[in-house]
Amino acid sequence: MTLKLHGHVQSTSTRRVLLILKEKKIPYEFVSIDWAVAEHRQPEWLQYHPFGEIPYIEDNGFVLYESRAIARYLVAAYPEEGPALVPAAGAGVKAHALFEQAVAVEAFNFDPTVSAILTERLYKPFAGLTPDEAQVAILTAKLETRLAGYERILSNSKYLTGEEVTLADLFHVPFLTLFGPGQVDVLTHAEKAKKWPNVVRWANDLLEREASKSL
Ligand SMILES: N[C@@H](CCC(=O)N[C@@H](CS)C(=O)NCC(=O)O)C(=O)O
Repeated sequence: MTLKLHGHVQSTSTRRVLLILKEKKIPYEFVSIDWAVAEHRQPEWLQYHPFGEIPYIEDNGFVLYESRAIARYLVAAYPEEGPALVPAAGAGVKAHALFEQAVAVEAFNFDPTVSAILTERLYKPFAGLTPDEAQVAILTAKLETRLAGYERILSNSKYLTGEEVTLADLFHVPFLTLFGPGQVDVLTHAEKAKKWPNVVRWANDLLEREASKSL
């Protein structure tokens, strides 16, 4: 049975999973949720995703939620196609630790700052609320310290863990593709500032991938 992805095309977490499905050329069926009825809060959905969020997948009866866990399942369960995206099993303890470090940087350093800006700039206006610009200024300053850190890493290597692209790099892509200037313009911001040329080079490299372009 074809793997099913339940989510929404405008959800960053859904796009993270879509990206990996496309990178690994895994056949899938996309099942879009009905926002109008808040389908993800309904009892049937909660049987599959106890936190009432999107996305989740069903793969031959196996249900999994959390976009990064899904991505890691996909590369492990479908190793045949596309780039490996994770260190090889025999790459050694240190290679695996460096990969986990990069994955953690995206999840706990980059994502919370960018998501908080998104809340102010996108979700609040969508819900008829006024963005807190003082908060945006604090978050933008925080993002700048993050980007400076990325610049230090990326001035020494092509990708976050070395010369090969991994999931840690690709997990950033949803935030680089969906939002334009004035929302979470990570790339525009870096480009304008000209302070982080390697961040711009890295982000453009990720955006040029076939899978990213097809999102
Ligand atoms: N850590 C989760 C985050 C899931 C998440 O927050 N999804 C958002 C969309 S990107 C959602 O369900 N929003 C709707 C809501 O919370 O009502 C993941 O990576 O899958």
